[in-house]
Amino acid sequence: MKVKIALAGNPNSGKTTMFNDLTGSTQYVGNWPGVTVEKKEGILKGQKEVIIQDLPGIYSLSPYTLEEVVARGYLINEKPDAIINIIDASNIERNLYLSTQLLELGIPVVMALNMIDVVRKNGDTIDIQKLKELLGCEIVETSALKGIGSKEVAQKAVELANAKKAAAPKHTFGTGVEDALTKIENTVKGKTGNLNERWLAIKLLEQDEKVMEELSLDGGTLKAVTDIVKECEDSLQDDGESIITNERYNYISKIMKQAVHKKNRTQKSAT
Ligand code: GDP
Ligand code: K
Ligand code: MG
Repeated sequence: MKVKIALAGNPNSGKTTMFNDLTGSTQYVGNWPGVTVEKKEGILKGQKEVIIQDLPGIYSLSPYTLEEVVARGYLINEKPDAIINIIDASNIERNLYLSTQLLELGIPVVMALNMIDVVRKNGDTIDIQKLKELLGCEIVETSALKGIGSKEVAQKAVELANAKKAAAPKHTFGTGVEDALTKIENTVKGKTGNLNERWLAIKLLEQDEKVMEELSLDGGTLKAVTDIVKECEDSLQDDGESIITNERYNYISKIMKQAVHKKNRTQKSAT
C-alpha cells in the first residue's frame, strides 16, 4: 500500500527545499494535466512506499489562481493520506490563513514550522504547545535549509496517514455562521459525493462558484442553500465570503496574541 503525502504551503515557505531534503534524487518533474504548473513528485528517502507530492505555492484554497485550482483539486479529489503544511514561521500570521483552511479538509495534517532558525535569530518565540491546542494539529519545528526536523515531520505525517487520524480543527465560527453551516450540511447531506461535508458547507456559504458548479445540486437543494446563505448574510450584514474571511483573521489574531511573541513587534509593524 502506497502512502501519499502532500506538501502544501505559501510560496517561499521552503516547500521545494524540504521536498529536496525528503526525496533526494528520486524526483519526477512534469506538469499538472492541462496546465503549465509544475508538478513534482518523489519518494521519501528510505521509504519506498511513501510518495511525496509537492503542490503549487498558494495563499488560500480559493479558486482564483491557477495554482489554487490545481492545489485544491488535488487535495479535494485525490485526497492525499496526509498533508504536511509547511509554513514560514517568521511570517506566521500571514501563513496561518491557508492553514486554517487545510485543517478543515478532513485530512490528517502536520504543520512544519519552517524557518525556525530565522525566528530564533530574530529573538521571537512561538509557544508550540499553545499553538497545537489552538489549531488542533501536530506541529514540528523545522529548518529545511539546515536539514533540521524534516525527517521528523515526514515521520509524523506517515504515522497520521497510517492511523487515518484527520486534523481536529479547534476553530469554530461565530454562532450565526455555525448555525448556517449546520443547516447547509443538513440540506446537502447525501449529495456531496466523497467531499467533506463541513468543508463543503463553508464553501457554499462563501458562494464558491467552482464548488457550486462541480457539485451540480438539484434546483430545490440549491434554492434551499441559497436561502440559508441569504438569511445569514442579511443578519450579519456582510457577504458570505467576507464573513468567513473576517472570522479567519479574528481567529488568527487570537492565535498571535496567545502563542506568538515577537521581540520587536512595535518596531516591525511600523515598517
Ligand atoms: P518554496 O517557494 O516554498 O518552494 O520555497 P523554497 O524552498 O524555494 O525556499 C525559499 C527560500 O527560503 C530559499 O532561498 C531557501 O533557501 C530558503 N529557506 C527554505 N527553508 C529555510 C529555512 O528553514 N531557513 C532559512 N533560513 N531559509 C530557508
Ligand atoms: K520560490
Ligand atoms: Mg517551490
